[in-house]
Amino acid sequence: MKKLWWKEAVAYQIYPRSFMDSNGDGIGDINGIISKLDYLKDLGIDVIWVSPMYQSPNDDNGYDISDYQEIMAEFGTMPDFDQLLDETHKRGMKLILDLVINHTSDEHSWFIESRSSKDSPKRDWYIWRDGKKGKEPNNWESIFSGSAWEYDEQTDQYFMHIFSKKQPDLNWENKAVRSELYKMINWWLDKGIDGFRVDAISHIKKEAGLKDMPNPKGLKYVPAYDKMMNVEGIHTFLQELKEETFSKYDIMTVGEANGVTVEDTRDLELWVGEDEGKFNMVFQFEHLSLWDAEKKKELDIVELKNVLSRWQKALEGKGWNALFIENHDKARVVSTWGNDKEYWRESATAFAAMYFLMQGTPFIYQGQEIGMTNVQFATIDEYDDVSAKNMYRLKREEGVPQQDIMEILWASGRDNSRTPMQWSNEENGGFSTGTPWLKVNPNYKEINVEGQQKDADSILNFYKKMIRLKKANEVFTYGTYDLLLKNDPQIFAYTRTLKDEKVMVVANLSLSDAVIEGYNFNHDQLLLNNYEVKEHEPVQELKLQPYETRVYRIK
Ligand code: TEU
Ligand code: CA
Repeated sequence: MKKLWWKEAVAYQIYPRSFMDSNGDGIGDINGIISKLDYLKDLGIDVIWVSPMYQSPNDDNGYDISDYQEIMAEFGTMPDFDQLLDETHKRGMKLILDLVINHTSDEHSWFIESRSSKDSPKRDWYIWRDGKKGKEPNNWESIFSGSAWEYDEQTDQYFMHIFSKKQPDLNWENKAVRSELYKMINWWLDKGIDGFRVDAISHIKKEAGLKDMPNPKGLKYVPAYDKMMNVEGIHTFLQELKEETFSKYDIMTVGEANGVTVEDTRDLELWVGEDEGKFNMVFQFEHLSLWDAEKKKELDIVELKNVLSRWQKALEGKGWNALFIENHDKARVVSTWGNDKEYWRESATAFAAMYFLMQGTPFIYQGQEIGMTNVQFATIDEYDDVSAKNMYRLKREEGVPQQDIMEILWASGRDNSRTPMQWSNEENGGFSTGTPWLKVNPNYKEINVEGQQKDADSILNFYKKMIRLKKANEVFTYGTYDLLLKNDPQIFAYTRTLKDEKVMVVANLSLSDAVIEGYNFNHDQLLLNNYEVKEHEPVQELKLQPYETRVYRIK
């Protein structure tokens, strides 16, 4: 395995709207981020990924871009951005941006032109089709609910949007579109940014013909992942993208790659292989699909081990993993997989050690490092997320009771992770002196950065120790991963081995005690723990309390 800076980095994701508001308008901004760079440095962060900050009408909070080369006015100006880049670099950290190129906003000038007439030179930059018998061109469902097509009266055609109707999909089959995107990407790279997290990139290729999905259940619209996710032929686009842009710079690229699996090893290599890969690493989604609010409310630990270990083994010596358990699209892990009531601190830290010390570049999502939890707003009006609002409206139309929908939102809505960052016990959690765009989680008085900085046993201080441990011992970066206790329903345990060095990470991810035996545990080799551990003689057996985690150096 080649040694490379981005393999040794610890990354942190900022959702700028909710991170820190510097001017009291209730919206996080660039100056707010700058004011917290020392906090991130002190935590041990090397790479900061900021969700989109480009000009946008904010239908999907910046993932609907109306100008790729301007900064959203609410967040600041281009000089503010330049200062952010500069201040980040001054502290020895790197900055990567979110690259959203599957779609633009419908308010982007390209789309406005495309929409203006069937003869527009930019008509073919988006995906326009005639209706079929007064209905949409096909039965595909949007990832954000409803049809994936929107009717446009002016030209009597429909355009495709696999996300919101204000996010028309770009037509990647059109060469001019691709060239224009590459120019824009290189413009940012020439500015000196350190890479990209590439949004929804597995969706850029649509299956030719845009045929209907089979519809045995007679649904109004059918989820169409097969025809718009990692579709055959996508690698031609990705290869060109890499050659024209990324490959010319010393940067880090992370593809958001829903639909890429370890089953197809050839495909995996084409995505993230060390030589042939189009990205340095990808966010895969297989582990996230193990839990949901409706059908799989209990996380199956054996399945979790199986999925994550398969990714570790599939890329061993061949490619690199991006490690994450939270982001701005997912509910909070301590509330879903963990237990945010009796074992809030313990479960937050146990899941942390479990994923963070595998082989790969770990990402921490803002607030995860203090164990921020899900939130329950009483009415849909208090929510912001476009996908939640669509889902709510359509389920109501189907007659689903209000309360049932609220329960789904409480458990898995995206706004759970988008409430403002909880910095202190002051009003609005110290996020803003004004009225926050999305309500602060009322538990900010108990859960906040300032309080946890003072508490040696806090989740925040656990993260700090864990980050320092990882950086001080190469085995946590380059060591080989091996799963232990494959079928144990409670314990996630694995070793990392580098030459003659071996460490073991053990986490009881359950609500009851658990036992691990058959290895030599020495107290003076204990590297990390989330419960107090009394000095002990060398033992072959450990009894772990609920959500207890320990890391030992072993022989
Ligand atoms: O998410 C992409 C996305 O929603 C899909 O790749 C994935 O299929 C889905 O998460 C499965 O649950 C990105 C951004 O992270 C998200 O915030 C945006 O809303 C979306 O793209 C559109 O830009
Ligand atoms: Ca602001």
